[in-house]
Amino acid sequence: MTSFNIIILGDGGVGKSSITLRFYEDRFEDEYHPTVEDAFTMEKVIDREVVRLEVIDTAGQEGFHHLREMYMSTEGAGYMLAYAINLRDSFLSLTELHKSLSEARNLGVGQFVPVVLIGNKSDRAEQRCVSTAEAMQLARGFGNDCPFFETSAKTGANIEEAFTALVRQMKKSSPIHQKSFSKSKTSKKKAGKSGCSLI
Ligand SMILES: Nc1nc2c(ncn2[C@@H]2O[C@H](COP(=O)(O)OP(=O)(O)O)[C@@H](O)[C@H]2O)c(=O)[nH]1
Ligand SMILES: [Mg+2]
Repeated sequence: MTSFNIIILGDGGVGKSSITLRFYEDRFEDEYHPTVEDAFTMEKVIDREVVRLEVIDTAGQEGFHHLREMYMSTEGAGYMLAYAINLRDSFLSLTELHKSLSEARNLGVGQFVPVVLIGNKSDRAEQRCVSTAEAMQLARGFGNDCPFFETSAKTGANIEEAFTALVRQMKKSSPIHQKSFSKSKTSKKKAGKSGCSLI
């Protein structure tokens, strides 16, 4: 069975753990706040093929550069870069993050780092401070037809679609996705950022 390592990156509070929980167990908790990194292994049918997905829900926003470097150089991994549509700073962070991702590895001809851009909390439309158009533009800038979805871990909107799109990108980016990722646990606290900030 083919295995895919998926790493979810993004600022604290954007919904990385909630997206993972929605995808893994199809549920949502308002008070779900795990502050530790965790890995979830699951089997899913994607494009009529049973695949094994190992999803790393990252955590810890300060002083975790060594961890981030480890994630970013994990060979063959695919990345969900997540922001929340009502947290402008979380959107702005992703430009730099994507740049570091591309720099973190040596890519062969025709290879690229598989990425999907996720604007989470789409159910909070009344608090939106990142437009769909500018997010689409960011995804275009990432290259390789980077897919973009506005998701809601709360309602489940576009969660399956986003993971499916990432697996397709991973298949396109390189033929080899059999590597397994060794689980490592940390207990770093995340920074609490909230509210919109204007630029
Ligand atoms: N309304 C809404 N709240 C969400 C959504 N996703 C996460 N949350 C909430 O936002 C907070 C932070 O989510 P969490 O998954 O812990 O974010 P993480 O720090 O990126 O892992 C929690 O209170 C979640 O219940 C969403 O799609 N919609
Ligand atoms: Mg979390």
